[in-house]
Amino acid sequence: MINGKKVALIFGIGGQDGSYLAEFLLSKGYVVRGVVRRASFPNTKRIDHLDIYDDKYGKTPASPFYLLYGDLADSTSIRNILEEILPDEVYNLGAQSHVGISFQNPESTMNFNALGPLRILEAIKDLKLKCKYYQASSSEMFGISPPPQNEDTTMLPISPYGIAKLAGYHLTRMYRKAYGIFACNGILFNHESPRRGLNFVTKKITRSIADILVGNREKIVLGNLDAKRDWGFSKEYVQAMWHILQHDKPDDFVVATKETHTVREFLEEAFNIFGLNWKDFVEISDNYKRPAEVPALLGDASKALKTLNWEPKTKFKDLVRLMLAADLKEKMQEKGIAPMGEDKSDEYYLDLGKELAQKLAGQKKEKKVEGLLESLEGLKKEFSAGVIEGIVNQLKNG
Ligand code: NAP
Ligand code: G4F
Repeated sequence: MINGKKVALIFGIGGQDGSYLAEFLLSKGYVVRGVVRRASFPNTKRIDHLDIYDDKYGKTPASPFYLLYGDLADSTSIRNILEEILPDEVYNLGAQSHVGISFQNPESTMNFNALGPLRILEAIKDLKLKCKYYQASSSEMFGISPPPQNEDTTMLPISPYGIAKLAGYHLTRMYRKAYGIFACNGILFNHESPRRGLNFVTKKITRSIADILVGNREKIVLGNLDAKRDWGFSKEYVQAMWHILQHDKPDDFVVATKETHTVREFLEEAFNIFGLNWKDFVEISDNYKRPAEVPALLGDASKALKTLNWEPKTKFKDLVRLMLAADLKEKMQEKGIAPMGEDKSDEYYLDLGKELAQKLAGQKKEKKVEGLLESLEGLKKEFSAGVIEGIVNQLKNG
């Protein structure tokens, strides 16, 4: 505690969830410290707006928010940070979080996602800290177990990411049982937002649509469209993380919307808003297919609702719209199509998008007609009357 305020330490604060969690905890009056790893180019875009306090207080206990350098692969940095900050709550959101890339980088994925939590938990134990610990576990751990999935479902992961996360999950439970640490797992199903990393499928789709509408690109290249995911809103899911640590005993909880959709349905929903057919814009490439795939995720979060009174409000259709509006805003402002800095509603950007889509459909139609006319001209030249007569004769003569 600092001046009667709880201290939260967030690993992975620069990520999608870390940034929303930091905002949420600051709004609750917490003192927040975040761990970022060194990068050759700043990796703090999602939290730069929070660093307003840094100039005023510097890195002193009085500062409500500041960042420290650390790495989940570096035990020394983890121990030093824990010893310096003496947090009340530790949120471990740090990870190599891309399932597809975990097949290409399996060792570092295991190192960060499995040994990372081990290093933090071991330091908490050795330093005899009285803090609570939150582990960002994942629905990817269910792997090929059929839906719906809840806390009792067998975990059969089929990616290096899922297997590493399952190790982190069990370590969290083991440190709870063996050493009495208040250590909890949030088993979160897919959750997205305008801050989602660019190479996750939802963000890739909504950003590409915005790019298509403003004229930056023509196509989206994707992999498997059949997989089903239970997609929620990150800003709401980080509140569930906090509720999990406020519960009177340490436990594990599924966090999900109980609604599932294929990637194809996400495409349909997004393109339909603009009256466009997704099939005109999507190409499939094996480059984006994985060696093994989790076929269907559908979370049953009844326990979180019953025990924590947590429930998601943003459902699939709202999520698609809010992500599209955010990407349209950014791209339209870049192109000077929408005014900079003005606080317009999501509907404003979606309506502008619809106007652009109509123009695009008109241009596509014109191009198609031009193409057909050109082909007819070609046919006219090639098939002179004599040639056509020859073909008719051949047909007549069998
Ligand atoms: P994210 O945007 O990829 O954020 C992950 C964060 O971890 C980034 O800030 C990243 O830093 C940091 N990180 C990566 N390797 C690190 C290392 N070696 N040392 C220190 N920090 C490191 O992921 P997210 O969507 O916010 O997800 C948060 C957590 O929840 C992750 O653990 C993820 O696996 C898990 N999870 C996510 C979902 C979901 O659908 N979003 C669902 C279930 C579980 P850089 O910016 O430097 O890369
Ligand atoms: O958006 P994705 O990469 O998310 P995925 O693999 O479900 O993982 C996310 O959710 C997990 C929770 O279940 C988290 F633990 C994890 O950190 C991450 O946040 O892919 C979703 C689906 C997959 O089936 C994938 O094969 O979309 C399919 N997909 C099709 N084309 C694609 C693409 N995925 C990506 N990333 N890029 C594509 O072009």
